Amino acid sequence: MSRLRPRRCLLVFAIIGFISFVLRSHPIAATWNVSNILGSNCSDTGSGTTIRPFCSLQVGVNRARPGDTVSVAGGTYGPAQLNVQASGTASAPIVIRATPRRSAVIIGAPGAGDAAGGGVIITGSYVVFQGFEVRDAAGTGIRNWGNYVTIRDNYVHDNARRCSAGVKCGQGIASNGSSPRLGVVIERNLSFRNGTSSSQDHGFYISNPGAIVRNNVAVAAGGFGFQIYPNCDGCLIYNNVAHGNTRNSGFLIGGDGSSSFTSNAKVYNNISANNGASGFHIYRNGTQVVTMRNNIAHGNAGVGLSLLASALPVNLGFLQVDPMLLAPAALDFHLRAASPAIDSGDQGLVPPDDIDGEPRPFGARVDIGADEFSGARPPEVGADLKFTDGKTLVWTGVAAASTYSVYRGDLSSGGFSFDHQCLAFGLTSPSFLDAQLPQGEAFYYLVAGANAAGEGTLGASSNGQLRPNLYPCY
Ligand SMILES: [Ca+2]
Repeated sequence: MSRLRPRRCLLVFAIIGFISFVLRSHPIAATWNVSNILGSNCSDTGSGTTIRPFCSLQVGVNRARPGDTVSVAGGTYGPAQLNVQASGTASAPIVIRATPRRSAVIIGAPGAGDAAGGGVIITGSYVVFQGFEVRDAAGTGIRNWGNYVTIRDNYVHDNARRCSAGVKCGQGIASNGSSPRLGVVIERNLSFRNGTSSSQDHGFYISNPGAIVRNNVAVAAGGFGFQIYPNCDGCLIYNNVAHGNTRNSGFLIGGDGSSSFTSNAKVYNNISANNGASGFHIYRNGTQVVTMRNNIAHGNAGVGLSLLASALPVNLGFLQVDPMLLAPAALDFHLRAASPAIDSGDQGLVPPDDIDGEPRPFGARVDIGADEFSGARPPEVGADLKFTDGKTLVWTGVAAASTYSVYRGDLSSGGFSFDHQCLAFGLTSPSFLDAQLPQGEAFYYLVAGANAAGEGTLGASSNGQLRPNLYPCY
């Protein structure tokens, strides 16, 4: 028997070695939870589980390794710049996402200007950053210096606003680098009221060869809505909307005329309306011209398309008609049922979905702009919304709605502003019990109908403007 012992030991060592090898070669992806809302039981020295999440967003992000997800619940984080430094891999990216979307708010660095800090700075590669509200940073809201980074479905507003008028302060979303950064995707983001300088602070600033920029909306930027400039060879700029960037043009595409040109960019199916200069400004190019197809320019202070003589683009299917956006003043850039943008896009570039995440194309062809119109949504409901017993809401239903969504906003926090968020959705009857109503606070409620085409509006205020819906249920 004694002669067998060495063999058993070898076998045990061999098994341990094999298990160790497997664990190192195939790390198990982790989900790190972050929440600082009241009652979340959070701890920065805890486990990062759903029942013991991290309080600090930076602590959760610092734990991420390739393949991990950082899941961030509702709450307000900051004021501080969030640094995303870790990298994933091509097969195991790091995903940092707010759940539900737009529920987590990042308040950026205090101070004024990029030198004082931004909202989020990504220096790692193979990172997906998704679903956040980022606001009130000294400088740029979200900046990327990594490769293979996706910035998706964020609401980025009121960043880089504390500099003196005309001073370069920061952008809404920026992606660039001293050497070319590759594999960048910027999609389904809303950039609103970022920057102070009319020539240097933009809603989106993209300088990455081969970047994909689609389904984004730029509103009220300090400068251009979209600056695709310089060094954006082969960039694909499609199904975006630039609206109400009243201090400059909707889109600036090209290079600086000395060294860093943009060659062979494709600019398809975009809308540029009500901007302060041109709709589209093509400003020089490299060896291959910019190709524009099926874009709409309307209501801009300058011409629909302006260009330098050396940069004549291919420009086909250019429309100068009212795109009939649903309610731009309420930041609602869906298409009206009669919009000429419906089924008028070029099929050469079709995103897989639209700004709401709904599939494209719907109908005969892809639409122009950030929304794919898929039928009429329900009309306003809830005008007669009332309580029956202090916590049960009822309203009159409409035939066009198959379900209803209920929104709740807080009246307790100083002066009134629309801060409602989705409270419940998919309700099949016109009533709702708010069983978790916090005591000692005052709220307002709104109701929208929904059907296969999407969710209807929340109706108009007494001033006639549609109520905003920044945290939609869908
Ligand atoms: Ca369509």
